[in-house]
Amino acid sequence: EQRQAFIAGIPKAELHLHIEGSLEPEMMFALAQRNAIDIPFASAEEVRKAYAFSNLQDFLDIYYQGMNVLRTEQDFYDLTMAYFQRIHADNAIHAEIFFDPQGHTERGVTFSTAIDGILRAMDDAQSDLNISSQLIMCFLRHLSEEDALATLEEAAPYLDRISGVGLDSSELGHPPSKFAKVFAKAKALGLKAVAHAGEEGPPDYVWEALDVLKIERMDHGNRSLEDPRLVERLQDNQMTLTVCPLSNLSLCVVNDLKDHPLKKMLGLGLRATVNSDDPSYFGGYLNDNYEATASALDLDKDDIIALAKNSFRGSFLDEETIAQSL
Ligand code: ES4
Ligand code: ZN
Repeated sequence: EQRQAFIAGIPKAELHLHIEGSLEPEMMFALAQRNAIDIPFASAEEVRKAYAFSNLQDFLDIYYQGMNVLRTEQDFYDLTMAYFQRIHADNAIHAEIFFDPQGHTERGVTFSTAIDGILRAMDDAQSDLNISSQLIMCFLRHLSEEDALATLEEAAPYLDRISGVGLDSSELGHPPSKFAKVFAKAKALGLKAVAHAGEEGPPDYVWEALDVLKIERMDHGNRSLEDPRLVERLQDNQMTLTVCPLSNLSLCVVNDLKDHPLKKMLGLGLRATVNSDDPSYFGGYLNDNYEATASALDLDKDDIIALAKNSFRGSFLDEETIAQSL
C-alpha cells in the first residue's frame, strides 16, 4: 500500500521500548533450550495464543515470566541485537531503550550480566547498522523506593552509559510521588528522567510525574486529556508524549484504534510520538504501530511526518543532531 511505503521511507526514532518486551516466542524457546529451562508452552504458536490481555497487570504477569529465560550476557546481547536488526528494517535510525534491572536481579541475574549484553549490542548497532541508541534504566514501581535506591547504587559504575531513569510496571496504587527521593538523587547524578503515567492511572499521576519527579518526557500520558489544565501544561512545556497505540489496544487502554487519542493529541498541539512498547507481546514493531494508527485514524502525510519529527525532537540526542534529522 502507498501509506505503508510512505511510512517505511521516513527515518524515525523509537523512544518507548522495553527491551525485555522484544523477546519473540522463537527466541524464548531457543534461550530456554540453551539454558536448560522449562517453559510451560509447547510451541511459539501456543505462546502467542497466551498473549490475550485484559489490562496492564495481566500482561505484566506474562512479561516477567517470559524474561526468566534471559540468563547470560550473550542472551541479553542476542535479545537486543535482534531488536536493532528488526527496527533497521523499519528505517529507525535511533532508539532510546528501557531495561528493567530489578526484573533480573530479583531472580539472581546480576545487573552487570544484563547491562553488559545490552551495551555490547548498542555498540554493534552503531557500528554495523548505523543506529544510535541510548539506555534508560527503569525502576519497577510495584517494588519499594528502597529497592529502587539500591538499584541506582548498583548502576554507579555504568552512569556514563546510562542516559536516564524511568518508572514502569503496575501503575495503579503506585503513584510517581512514591519515588520522589530516588528520582531527585538520579537527577543530581546528571541522569535524565522519564516516567510511565496516565496509561491506566489518573491525571493526578501525570501531574506528579511532572511536578514531583520533574521528568523531561512522559511515557503514554493518554489520560492527560481528561484534564484541560494538564493539557495546557503539556502544551506550554512542549512535553513529549511517548504514545504506544498497539500497546494501548492490547491492554484495553482503548477499545478500538479508531478511539485512540493520538490524532486528538496532535490537533491540540501536543508533541506526541508513536512507539511499540513491548513489540513481541503487542503485535507489532515501530512501522506496524504507525501503519495501524494511520489507517484507523486516517492520518495524512503531514501527520505522519509530524510524528516522525517529534520522535527526534523528543529524543535525548544533542540539539545539532536533532536539527540535522528534521
Ligand atoms: C510496560 Cl506497557 C507497560 N506499562 C508499564 N510497565 C511496563 N513494563 C513493560 N511494559
Ligand atoms: Zn512502556
